[in-house]
Amino acid sequence: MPVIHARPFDFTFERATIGLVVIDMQRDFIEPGGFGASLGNDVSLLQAIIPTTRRLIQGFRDAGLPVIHTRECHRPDLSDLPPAKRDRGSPSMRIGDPGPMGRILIAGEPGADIIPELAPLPGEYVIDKPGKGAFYGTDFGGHLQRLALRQLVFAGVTTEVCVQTTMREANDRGYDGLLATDATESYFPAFRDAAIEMIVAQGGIVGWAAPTDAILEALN
Ligand code: C5J
Repeated sequence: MPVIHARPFDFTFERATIGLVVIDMQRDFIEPGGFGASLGNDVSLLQAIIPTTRRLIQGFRDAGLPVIHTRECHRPDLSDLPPAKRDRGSPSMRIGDPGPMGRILIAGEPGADIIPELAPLPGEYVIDKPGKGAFYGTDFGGHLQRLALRQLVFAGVTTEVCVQTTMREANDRGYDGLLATDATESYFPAFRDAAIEMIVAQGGIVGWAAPTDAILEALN
């Protein structure tokens, strides 16, 4: 069986059951004027991983393996937005408010789109999720089952919020998850590093971690 040299130990997979999950590489998190910026974050930190994430996605496509994309966004009528999420903190704009890229984090608005550099290809699944994790309120689990996937490679933003939440949810459901360490980022680099350490600690209590080169080498 193919192996990715990873932490805390080698990640073994089958080509028939591995897929890539790219979390929330959306304009609202990565470009100025979106949700991330409205919370006071420096979005240029997230822009830095675009080339590596693109290379990782291309590697899965070239190998004929599935790529699944997620987007954190809400219905235009906000019926899937708990008041606790909308009202939290004191951002300059709240979810649903009009901004330079349309209404913040609303499905169908330009800001909710995946950035053009990483646009999904026709036929690739795109999961719209109202929560931080990809399983809550979505058919993500159904897609994984229909594709018969068992091992998931994760990339995207932000490491300690939506990426880690989804990895933990997947781990509880019996999937083996591996995080691409240079294709994930946080507005707080120390949180990225801490999340990676939390994932691999205690014998891989949440999963594995490896750089993109190590992942692509094993796919070839
Ligand atoms: C956040 C995400 N950070 N995609 N969302 O609110 O991580």
